[in-house]
Amino acid sequence: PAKSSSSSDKTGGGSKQITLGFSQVGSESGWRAANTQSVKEAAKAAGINLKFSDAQQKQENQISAIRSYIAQKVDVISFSPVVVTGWDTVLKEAKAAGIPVILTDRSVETSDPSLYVTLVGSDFEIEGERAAHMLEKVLAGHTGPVKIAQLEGTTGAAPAIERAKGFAKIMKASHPEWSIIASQTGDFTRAGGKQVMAAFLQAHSDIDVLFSHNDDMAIGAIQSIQAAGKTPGKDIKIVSVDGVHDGFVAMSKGQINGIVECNPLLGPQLMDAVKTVHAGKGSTLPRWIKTQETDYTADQAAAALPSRKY
Ligand code: GZL
Repeated sequence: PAKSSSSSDKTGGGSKQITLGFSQVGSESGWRAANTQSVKEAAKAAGINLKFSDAQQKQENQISAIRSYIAQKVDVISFSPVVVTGWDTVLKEAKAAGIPVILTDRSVETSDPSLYVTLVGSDFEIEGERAAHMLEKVLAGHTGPVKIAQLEGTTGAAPAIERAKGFAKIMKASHPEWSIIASQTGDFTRAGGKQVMAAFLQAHSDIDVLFSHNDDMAIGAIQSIQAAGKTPGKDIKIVSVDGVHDGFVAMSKGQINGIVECNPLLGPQLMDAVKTVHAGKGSTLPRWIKTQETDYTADQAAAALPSRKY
């Protein structure tokens, strides 16, 4: 007779399948889509039962998703916090329920470090510094004042805060000739980047550089730059962050001059951390599992495109 088998039988009556409750920021950018795909694929490959929710970039939706995972008694909770503040209450509820929490992608500000085990994600401040160094490369040979417009990420989000901070640090230390003449959030979306860049161009006829906190806003801004009769990548140099496919395509056309990669493929590292935490070995994990990433200038774009994984 056929032997009825459940996952526990397969592992010889060993541990039951791990259930992970994951709250995703939303689907605001190409980066986010790649990140979601990585989490889903890695959960499947790891044999982890994934409960997934998309918060449409609203913190209250993430908080209610986490509460529902607590009610469902999942084994582990993970999320990418849309903004850095406002998490202590719900994270204390998870702790009281004995459910460990792993952050991915973005960090939180909290007074109680025990509220999460580890963060799997990039160092956004370093990304901001890398963007400033990328701009030095792009401006090589340029003398005189440089007027910069900055498209910021979502207000209050770790990548927006940290990328601005890292960029400003290098600017302050080494470039008195640079000035940020306009800076506003485009909420990490193409529509936001297009809208805000159009407003920047209305107000300023002398923008030399755009520093965009992600490729999607840069791609939106390119449309406004062209609508204003200017050539992106030439009249206005563009440095961006992420390295999504369409960012590389724009770079191969010379519309973006340099990209600081921010790796969205966090799924495998997250699932490894979930298994370690579930096995009660969370204390062996570093507080921050940093992702590896590099930088690309326009001349490297065409060659790199075929091997890009997202
Ligand atoms: C960065 C991530 C940011 C990306 C944006 O790790 O949080 O959010 O840079 C995305 O594209 O919207």
